[in-house]
Amino acid sequence: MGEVADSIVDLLLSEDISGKVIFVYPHVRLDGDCIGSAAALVAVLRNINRRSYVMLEEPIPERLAFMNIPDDLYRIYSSDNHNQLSQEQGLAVAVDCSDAGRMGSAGTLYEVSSSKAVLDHHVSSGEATGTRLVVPQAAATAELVLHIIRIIETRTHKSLLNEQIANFLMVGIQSDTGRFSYQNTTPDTLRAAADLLEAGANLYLNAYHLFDLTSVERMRLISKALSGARMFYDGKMAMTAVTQEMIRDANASDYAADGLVSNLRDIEGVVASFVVRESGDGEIRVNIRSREPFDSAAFAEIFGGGGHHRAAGFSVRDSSVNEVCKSIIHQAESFFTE
Ligand SMILES: [Mn+2]
Repeated sequence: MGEVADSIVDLLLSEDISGKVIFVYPHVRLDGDCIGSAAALVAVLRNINRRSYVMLEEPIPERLAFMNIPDDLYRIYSSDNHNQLSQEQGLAVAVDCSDAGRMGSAGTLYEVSSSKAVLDHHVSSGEATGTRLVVPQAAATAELVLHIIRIIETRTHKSLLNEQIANFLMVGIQSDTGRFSYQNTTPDTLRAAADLLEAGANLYLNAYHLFDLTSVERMRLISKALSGARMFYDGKMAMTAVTQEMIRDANASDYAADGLVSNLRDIEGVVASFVVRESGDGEIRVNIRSREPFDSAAFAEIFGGGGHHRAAGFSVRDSSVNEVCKSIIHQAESFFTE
């Protein structure tokens, strides 16, 4: 990461942008890593007297409210303010994603920035613009942000890792490693986590909110989706669908099926699992989880999506749940017969 990380710190500390604002962009469908990384970076930049905001397409969802991200740390993008925001913008930083297409409507503001930086760990990343620190070996973008913070500390001779910032980053690492249980967890991940724990992060409370806390509505939805799961290719593939009707019947939220795809992947013998979800806005979203040798990212790319080798996804419009399931089964055939 050496030189690129230094170049990114050069951009963040540059005098050229003094008076201007650094906007930090997580991806849509916020998760613990993208929002934790973005909030930590903004908080650090403010502590060294930089004007900075997390730029969001939508408010922070209830399921991440436990992070206690202060309201004044972020702004919600609105096209009404586009011109004003773009005049204020001195630097645009993409975190946990690498192109405007993953940022929802806020992507239009990212796109027009004359100066861009990327902090990401996804293998499939969009067109190469700006200064890019993309490290697929990093379990979470939060690890990269911690690395950036350490460089800023050295350059400014300030200690910047307070309890709040450490916890934002810890949420990122816990989220993306499945509380340190996925294959992406490395010795470096654990060393980063140890630093964060020492700085006051709350491992226990984060794990409870991220992984354990559930609701009756979610239980109902998951049990229905699990009972409808089907197996293909000698039990190597598992797939189920979550429709808007199922979500309504269970009185659950659109996010309630998160995690379901991992349950399917955990069935003995399963190499790849798929959850096909109908979202309220007419989009069909597909989550993929896999074991070796099935490459989830490569599969998702066939449908214009992306992600990691063991966890990826894509979305399609103008189709139906049934159609999408059929084309997944069809495309998967070559993955299981090679
Ligand atoms: Mn991530």
